[in-house]
Amino acid sequence: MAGSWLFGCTDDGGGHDANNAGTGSTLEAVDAPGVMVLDARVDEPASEDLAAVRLELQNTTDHDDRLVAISSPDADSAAVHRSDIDPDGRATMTPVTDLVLPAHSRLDFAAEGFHVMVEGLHRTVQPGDTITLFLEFDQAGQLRVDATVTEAGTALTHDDDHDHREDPN
Ligand SMILES: [Cu+2]
Repeated sequence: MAGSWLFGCTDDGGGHDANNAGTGSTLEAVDAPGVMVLDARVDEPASEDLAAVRLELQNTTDHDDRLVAISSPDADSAAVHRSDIDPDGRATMTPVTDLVLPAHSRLDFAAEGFHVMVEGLHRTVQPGDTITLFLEFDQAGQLRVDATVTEAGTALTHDDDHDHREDPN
């Protein structure tokens, strides 16, 4: 089951009512009561190959929920990754195959080192555009997210505990 959710094979032909994409900052939970998207940003990608979406999710219910699938109609694939630093100080990314959103919790991807890696964008995006994701939760169902593209560098440096290390030594 670890691999099955990565590509979000839950396409039902788009029967859900998700036509009000908007171009601004509106974020709408289509039919996922209980899980809300508080924020969704993505740095302007340097290419169409990769983009890293930062989300802030909130579970307002009394039960834990779990992300079971994720996909993007704007890209070939989407998957949750966790950024880490290995013992040699190199940055690494690991696919997150079991993302739990505990009851009454908030998950800030940027603060936790998570991002949604979107690969193979179908179009070039610029600041102000959106990249759409569909998150499928075990309990809450499908959640549509329109992540706003921001100037390069701004979405990834939102961590409030990061320090600007200009001199490595
Ligand atoms: Cu990644």
